[in-house]
Amino acid sequence: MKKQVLVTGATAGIGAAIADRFAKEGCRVIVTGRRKERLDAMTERIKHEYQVEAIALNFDIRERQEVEDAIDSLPQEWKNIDVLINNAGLAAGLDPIHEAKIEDWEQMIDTNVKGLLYISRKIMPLMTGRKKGHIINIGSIAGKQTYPKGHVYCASKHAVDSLSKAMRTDLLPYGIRVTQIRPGLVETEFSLVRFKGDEEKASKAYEGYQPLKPEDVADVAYYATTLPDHVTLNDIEITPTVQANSFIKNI
Ligand code: NDP
Ligand code: 8X3
Repeated sequence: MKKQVLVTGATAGIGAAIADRFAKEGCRVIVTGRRKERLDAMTERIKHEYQVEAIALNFDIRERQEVEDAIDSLPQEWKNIDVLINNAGLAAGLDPIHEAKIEDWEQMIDTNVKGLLYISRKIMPLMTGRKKGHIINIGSIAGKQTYPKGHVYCASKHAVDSLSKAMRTDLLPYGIRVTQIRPGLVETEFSLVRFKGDEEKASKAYEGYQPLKPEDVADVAYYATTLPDHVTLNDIEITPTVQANSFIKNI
């Protein structure tokens, strides 16, 4: 039987590409996010295009009760989640740490760290019970380096790095694979969100070079799940070829 996959933050960017990739391969997908119209359009398209089943769960991952109710609402046969992809996340603002907005910090920590924990805490017991599962956390190159004005975003991705190691350790007895994928620059709505809808600033982030496409990251996520059961890709850094790390770019 084909895998059943839950992707958080599937309304845009990397999450949308990952959901699409797994559906294309015949997997059943559960897509989540706050923008309901996008989720509904996506599930309809996926069902039609790939002839696979798809379910939309519409919630704000920062709201613990909403997360728990959404997972509880899944029909029993949809609870056998084989692959959880913790992708929902954002950067808010790019200001020096002493001038940054506290609300931006709260949004990033609540989404990138607490949200990831809320949904994982609901789904991990479903996996340990079956002694089966694969968790893919979308970290960032910012999870190993701290670039100017990146402070809390980088800290939140350092937390994802640490939580990936923690999951790998504690879930080891259950045979659950934990993969962290840490992309560099990917052209998505990420910069539009970071600059709060300022399209000019956002488009500059991807000017004059070839950034990664969301599909490039989706390919890697899918590949990680195709390996034999005894093989785990633990930590994968993927950047555009013009980028060596957060600081060194040939742009
Ligand atoms: P996008 O802005 O294109 O997509 C972000 C997704 O996260 C959307 O589907 C959004 O859905 C969802 N999301 C954000 N906040 C919430 C929330 N409170 N509740 C539920 N869902 C939420 O960005 P990317 O695709 O680029 O980002 C995806 C992940 O990849 C993030 O974790 C990001 O940190 C990481 N990443 C991105 C890189 C890049 O260069 N783009 C590089 C490295 C890592 P909705 O708004 O509908 O809720
Ligand atoms: C998003 C990529 O380098 O702008 O994680 O932080 S970066």
